[in-house]
Amino acid sequence: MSVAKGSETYSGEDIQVLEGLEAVRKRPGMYIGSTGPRGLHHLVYEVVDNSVDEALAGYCDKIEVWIHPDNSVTVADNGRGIPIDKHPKEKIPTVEVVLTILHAGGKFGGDGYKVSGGLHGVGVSVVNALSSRVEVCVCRDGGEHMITFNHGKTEQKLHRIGSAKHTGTKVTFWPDPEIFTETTEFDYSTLANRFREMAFLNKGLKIVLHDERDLDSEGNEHIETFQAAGGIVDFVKYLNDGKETLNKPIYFEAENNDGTVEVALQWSSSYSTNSVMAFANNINTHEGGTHMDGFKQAITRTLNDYARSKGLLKEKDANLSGEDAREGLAAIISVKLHDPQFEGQTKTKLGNTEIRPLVQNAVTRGLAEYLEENPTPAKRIVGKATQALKAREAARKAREMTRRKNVMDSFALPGKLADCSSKDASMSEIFIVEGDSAGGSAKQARDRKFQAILPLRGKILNVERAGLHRSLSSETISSLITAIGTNIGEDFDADKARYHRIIIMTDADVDGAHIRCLLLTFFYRYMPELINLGYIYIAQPPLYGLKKKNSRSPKIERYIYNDEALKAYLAEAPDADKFDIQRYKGLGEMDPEQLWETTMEPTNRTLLRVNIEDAAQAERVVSELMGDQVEPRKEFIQKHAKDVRFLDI
Ligand code: 28F
Repeated sequence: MSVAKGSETYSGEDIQVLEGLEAVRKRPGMYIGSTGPRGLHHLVYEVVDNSVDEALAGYCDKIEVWIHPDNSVTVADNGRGIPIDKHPKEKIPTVEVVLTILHAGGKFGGDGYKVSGGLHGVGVSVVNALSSRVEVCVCRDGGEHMITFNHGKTEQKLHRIGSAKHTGTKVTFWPDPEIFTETTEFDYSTLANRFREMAFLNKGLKIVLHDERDLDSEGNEHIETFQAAGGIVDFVKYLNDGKETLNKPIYFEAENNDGTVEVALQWSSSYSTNSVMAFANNINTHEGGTHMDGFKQAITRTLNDYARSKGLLKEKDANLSGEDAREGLAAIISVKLHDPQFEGQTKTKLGNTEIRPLVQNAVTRGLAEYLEENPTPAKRIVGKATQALKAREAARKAREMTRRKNVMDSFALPGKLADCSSKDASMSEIFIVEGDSAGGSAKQARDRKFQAILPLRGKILNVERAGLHRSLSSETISSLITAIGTNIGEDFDADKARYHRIIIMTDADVDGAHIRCLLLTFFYRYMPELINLGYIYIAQPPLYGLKKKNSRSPKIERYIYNDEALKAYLAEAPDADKFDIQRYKGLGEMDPEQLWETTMEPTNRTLLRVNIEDAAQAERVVSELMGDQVEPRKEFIQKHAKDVRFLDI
């Protein structure tokens, strides 16, 4: 059946293509989650996942990715090459079907696992629909063939452009700026982190990332290769890098009709309980799910059974909690199943109930066997957990003692919380301010209807090294927990948050950066849900104030918020040399009015929302900063102190 429209005639299959493209371009968020930076990066994951599938099928062992200066991206693999034969049903080359018909890319029926990235395998046709141009080169059957697309529609039909001894597929795409209106610029570390994860999750797979935008002094592009011969064992080693470990990585795997599971785990002397990551078909299930639940229950039960059987836990002792058992644990759980059900707010929670017993039994058996066969590290692991239990008991007693009827009781909040009058958390915000002088001017500057101030005295305890339960008795930590109202760990309840904006406001110097980092460590370790909810912010006080030269009035003509902006202003503004430039070392140097209008007044201020994009990377940055190794921390803070961007981790 064909339909004439204007000068073109459309076949049935053309109409299917056009309707598909239309649907994707009209509601891109349905296919890639958003048209912001995350959706933009999903385009790359969709294309790379096709190459990973080819690798999982055993036909490809190298994937290369280029970020070009014009913000286009090329992905190439050495697989079999997308077939170019006429598709039996669609009567056009198979490669054209894969690129233009929605969900036509599914290569595996029953036997393999379609690894799905992005919003779980929407297919490369979505990338095509959301790109202004796509070029596909296929090398197979001795020739090199090319087909190009314009806004998802075939532009140059498939044609031979040369001979080829090797086989493979190469896709270059230009994200459509009419769709990606916020930005079409790719972030190197976002791609690098995802490829690092993919390499860990697919043992031996080699992914080479080229950034042609980043040239060194000789004009060579930045290249990084990701390959992990040890697979997820290398992943836990990476997570524990720089930490004192208690055992060699433990690895086991299992499979049944429902799918396969691989687990790697290694304890360290760190106190964090956030380094347990679970994946389903290579998707990072940030929200957990049945595989994670099975894993956690197996770890807790197996450690308790072993500890009691060896008399390391007395009859009278309470059981180790899940948190005790997971303190200092870095673990990767990777399940692969035929028909994954993703649930939750960001579709990153695994719902398949059938996978839970597979994981739970594998972990119970694997860990029990390891502990029996390795009594020395087993003793260290159980020792760490029982230490955590004792500290938790002590902290609970300390909390009981300091628990107050309400947060205004000065005994509970030695930091002297100046609360706001509104009781509506969604309207309320709390500024966590470093030191009493800044705290004082913030209290005068604020709008007490909806702004609370919590001055903290000096540096908060380094929660990574001291461990929360040990630092809980520190007044600062307990005043933070009490003021915020959600409690922590297993008692955490986001609905009890007394403010929906928790704003870290520290000085712009290295000390301020250190405090900010410690506070982020605290929130990242013990209230990560608040970060995921987008409640945590960093205030951006001005770095400079420009006053008219030799004028008697103290009036600031212009505030400047960072060094780049100052450089730009001095370069552009004709009368720039008529100003005295004052650099603000601390918040206390501004009077309350200035602090209000530059940093606290909602319509004028800029707040940086803290957004954890990659737990693995965040874990590494924070533990590198907060671990026992002093050197990495010092050089990292020096390097990043002025760059708040690294906080947007
Ligand atoms: C840079 C992006 O997309 N690589 C791909 C293949 C290989 C085959 C294939 C892809 C549709 C329904 C089969 C080749 N020979 N890299 C990629 N490599 N797709 S995508 O087949 C898709 C067809 O059935 C392939 C034999 N079988 C499969």
